[in-house]
Amino acid sequence: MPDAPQPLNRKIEDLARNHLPRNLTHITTQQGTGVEDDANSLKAGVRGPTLLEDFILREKITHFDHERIPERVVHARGAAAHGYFEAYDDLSPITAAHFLGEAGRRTPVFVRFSTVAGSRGSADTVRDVRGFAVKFYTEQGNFDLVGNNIPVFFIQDAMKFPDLVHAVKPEPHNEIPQAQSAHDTFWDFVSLTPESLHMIMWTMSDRAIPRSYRMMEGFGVHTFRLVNAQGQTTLVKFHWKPQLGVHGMAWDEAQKLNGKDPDFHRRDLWEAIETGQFPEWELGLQLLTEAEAEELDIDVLDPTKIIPEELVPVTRVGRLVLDRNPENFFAETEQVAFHPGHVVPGIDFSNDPLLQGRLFSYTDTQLLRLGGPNFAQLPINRPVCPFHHHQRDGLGQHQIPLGKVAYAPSSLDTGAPAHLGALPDGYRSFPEPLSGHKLRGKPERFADHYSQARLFYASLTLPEQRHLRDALVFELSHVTAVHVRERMVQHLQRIDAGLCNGVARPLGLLCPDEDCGTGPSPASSPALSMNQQPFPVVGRKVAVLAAGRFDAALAQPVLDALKARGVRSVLIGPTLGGLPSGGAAQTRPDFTYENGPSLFFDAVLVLAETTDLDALRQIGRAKTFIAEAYAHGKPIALSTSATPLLEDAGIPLIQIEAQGGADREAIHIGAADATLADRLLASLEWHRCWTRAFVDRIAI
Ligand code: HDD
Repeated sequence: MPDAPQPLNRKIEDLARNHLPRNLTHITTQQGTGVEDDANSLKAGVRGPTLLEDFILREKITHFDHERIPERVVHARGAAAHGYFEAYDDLSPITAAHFLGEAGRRTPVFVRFSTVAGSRGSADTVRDVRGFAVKFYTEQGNFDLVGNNIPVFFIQDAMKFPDLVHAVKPEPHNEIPQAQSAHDTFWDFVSLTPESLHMIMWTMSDRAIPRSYRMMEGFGVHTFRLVNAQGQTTLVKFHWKPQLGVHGMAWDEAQKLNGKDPDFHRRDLWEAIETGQFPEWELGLQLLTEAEAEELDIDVLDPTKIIPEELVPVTRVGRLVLDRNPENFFAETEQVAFHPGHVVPGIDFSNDPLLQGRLFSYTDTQLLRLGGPNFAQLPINRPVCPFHHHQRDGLGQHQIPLGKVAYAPSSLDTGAPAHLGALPDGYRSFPEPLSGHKLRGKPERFADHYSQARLFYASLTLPEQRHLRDALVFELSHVTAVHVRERMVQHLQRIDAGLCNGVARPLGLLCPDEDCGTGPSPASSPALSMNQQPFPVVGRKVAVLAAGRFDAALAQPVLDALKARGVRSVLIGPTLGGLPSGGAAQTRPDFTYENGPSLFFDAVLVLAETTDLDALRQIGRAKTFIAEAYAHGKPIALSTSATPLLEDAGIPLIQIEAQGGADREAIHIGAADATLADRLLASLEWHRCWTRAFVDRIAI
């Protein structure tokens, strides 16, 4: 069940200091001068020219002209929410980080999810990596865990980041395509950069088309260090494990949603929080000593590799709950500035060359995007703990530093901050012994680009593998340069012969014969598959189809059973006008068949007794609704007399029964009672039925 609404946390209180009061009944200028008329400019006569002296017009238009700031060069489109992190245990034996130092300690957080390649106005359900950036407002300063929903990255060195991003962004001559990797330059880069292949397996999987931000894992990607108060260190990989499981959608569904509801993910997040179904994740740590790291057959500094959970288990150490939507998108979601270098005592970096480069990039980008060096003063960015320094002036200075001392050491002002080196809580970098020749190059163990790509593919279920193959075919069929397609097929051969064949054939190519596999790898890592177990269904939406009439009282047992599990039923009707519901009562549909397609819902329910089945069977879009939901693997529940709708939708029930039964295909037929709801819920716990046999035969 959803948590009770939370009391204000420290960050929310802090933000409230900047709320603009709404107690004035009239408009003023920025200077506070009352405006008599905000709709008509000052003219020489009602039909005359506008006067230059109209300072009210000038101020209004000038401000409008300057409303936009540069969008993020990557991760431009995002959605965010406030919440808290709660530690399960005292982790002081391994880290001095205060927010992990006591069981039950709560720390305010602000979390921004994003796509990577698209611009601010692009659609949510594109095939892409998702950003998962968490700002912890701790008592020791802000800690940013700036991760993704995929545990590896395309490249091993930050030096290549501009090339990667230039390759995936719209092509520079015509700015096509938007928010897509399915084009020549991306695959040209990938095919010439084999270190990206493991990540490509992930981005071609259903992880790159998540059902919801609430249903994604998050990863810090790099190896970091934890350091305790005694200066002892442990290597760590950060994980976020979603309470609702990891779920994707069908590619056809994702593409259609881009048109039907480009805000699908941000709406889903917003609505979940507004309705009290607070999204939740557990923070997991993979902990290992330097000696243990040496034993692995990968280099922990290589961000294109995972440490399989079966080798180093993920220990869950706390939970993240998002319980409050932002008040203002621009002030919070747009102006928030994340930085992997925002760390607190107890958390330190590794020498991962991708991480090291990131440590430069993020401040640099905020200087451009947020217009100067004082972006940390923006309400969403400022810490909740005290802060003092001698940095002064600059664009956007909003504080009024007192006194004449802006340097240290000083003896003139005893109140001025002094060096903190000796302070027990001061940040002290882990004194890692370093030596080496100055050079550009890579460790030898960074060289194997295929083993973990193979491990990933081998760990997927058959439907997941099929989706991945189809995604590669889709992407590469959008590549016009045949030699790039051929090069990709050669790489696939080194990952898996079946994958290679499955991709090469539809592209009209041949798979090369030789198998140049690069050595043994674990047969499979079950944690890499998304379809491992049933998960809670809280926040799912079931479409209830009706036409002619809707008898809410008859539907009640089924709808109540769904509601009891946090599932929302949404009524679809031919118009938004009320449907007769017995007696004088009417029920208003939430959507029509026109504006509420199956794409918006997780499952479909038709209770023939509650509605006019003949009228429903006359509606073409109702048939499409069911056919589409079926093709996208969504559970369907029908009361027995509604089964003709399946045949109308082209779903061959007889053949499905012959295949092993409708229930196995997540089609549930029975009396309109709570048992029917329970069967539907049992399928919803598995999210989708990706094994359906007849999907390809349905015309949608
Ligand atoms: Fe990055 C934004 C995650 C590599 C440079 N990155 C950005 C955001 C996320 C990530 C989630 C959006 C933060 C927000 O919501 O505001 N980036 C990653 C991960 C990486 C990674 C998980 C690899 C493991 N990034 C990376 C490299 C560089 C950058 C190698 C540059 C050398 N990233 C940036 C940036 C951005 C950014 C250009 C754009 C907007 C911003 O920083 O604030 O500096």
